Amino acid sequence: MAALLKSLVGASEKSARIAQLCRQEEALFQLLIEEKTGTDKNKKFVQDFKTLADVLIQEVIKHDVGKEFPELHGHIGGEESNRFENSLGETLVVQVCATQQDTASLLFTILDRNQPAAELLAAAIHQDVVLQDAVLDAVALAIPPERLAIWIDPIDSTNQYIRGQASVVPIGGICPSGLCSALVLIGAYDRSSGDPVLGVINEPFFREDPLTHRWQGVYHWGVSYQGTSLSSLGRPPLRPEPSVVLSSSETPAIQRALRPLYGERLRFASGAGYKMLCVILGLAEAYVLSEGSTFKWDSCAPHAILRALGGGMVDLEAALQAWRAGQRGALPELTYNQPVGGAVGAECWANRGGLVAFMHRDHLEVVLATLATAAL
Ligand code: 2IP
Ligand code: CA
Ligand code: CA
Repeated sequence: MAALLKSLVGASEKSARIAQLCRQEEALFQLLIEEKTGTDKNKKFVQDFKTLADVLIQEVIKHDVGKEFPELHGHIGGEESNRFENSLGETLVVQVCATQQDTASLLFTILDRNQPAAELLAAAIHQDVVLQDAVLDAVALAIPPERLAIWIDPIDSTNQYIRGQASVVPIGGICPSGLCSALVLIGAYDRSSGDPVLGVINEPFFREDPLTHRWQGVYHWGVSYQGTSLSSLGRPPLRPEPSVVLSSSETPAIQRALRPLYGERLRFASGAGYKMLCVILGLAEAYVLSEGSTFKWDSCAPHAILRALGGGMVDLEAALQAWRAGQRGALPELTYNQPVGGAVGAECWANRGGLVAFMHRDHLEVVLATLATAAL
């Protein structure tokens, strides 16, 4: 199981390098943009884009992790489908081939015969990532992989990834927008209970080297399974002046309801994964989302890390209902193994009831008590 954790961290590192490469080659990046259509469309955006980088990264993770852990075959899911339509209108299936040469040939067709781009990407896909991480090396765990399944968001905050703003001034430590909110999210959950077990968040655009202008990334991980809690991070304290992070499209009613609790410390940021990361890092005490605009692949990895640190993520609608009914024990956390009944496409895996990500249970209770009596 420590082997699986290492494999997921390694896959996230390779993914981060591919994401960086695609941004560093502006000409290449322009080639990679394709509009989303049909039932996979995220209903939130009029125009939602996926990139070949997204599709490729998901396939690379599936390939690398699936090769090492055949038990996971058929149990690795993600946001993207591996079908990609090139500018000639041909539908191609994106996959990692047996050799770098074969992958380069496939990418050559997909990328409208752009050989340098195909070769660069194929080299990144087939590179060996060597992790030098003494903390990770020392982790001992025994969780059978055949009990787990995986959710991947190859790039969360695609809009910001495409826009590519490098330097955004943070407010209270939180960047309202920009490349820093583009994250690779890989989460594992228990197939039978649906509980999140293991999460890796990789920030490919953590820091830009001022001399070389190359991006440096950073990763975080957490494990929470049957009483074992481990993380690359420490549990942040509950600050006397807490803050909350919201989507810029959060409803006015929720903003109004939360303002008395947080005053001017109502922060706004792009990227569902990034807002969850803000709670993990202690930059916000909560992330409240009242809409069903996130999916299992957005929340699984951050949720596992939150749990590893003693926090969690509840279904907002269900938690409010439980709270109003006087329930004060365990509140309904998000789970990952059940599709939404009657839904089609990506909607099957939406977190329909919204969510609250929190680190401290006391603070979650304050949020629920506030929202339970507000006019929403
Ligand atoms: C998106 C992305 C958006 C988020 C949306 C997610 O995932 O994280 O930023 O909206 O909920 O589904 P917001 O920024 O308003 O929180 P993706 O970029 O992978 O489509
Ligand atoms: Ca996402
Ligand atoms: Ca995505």
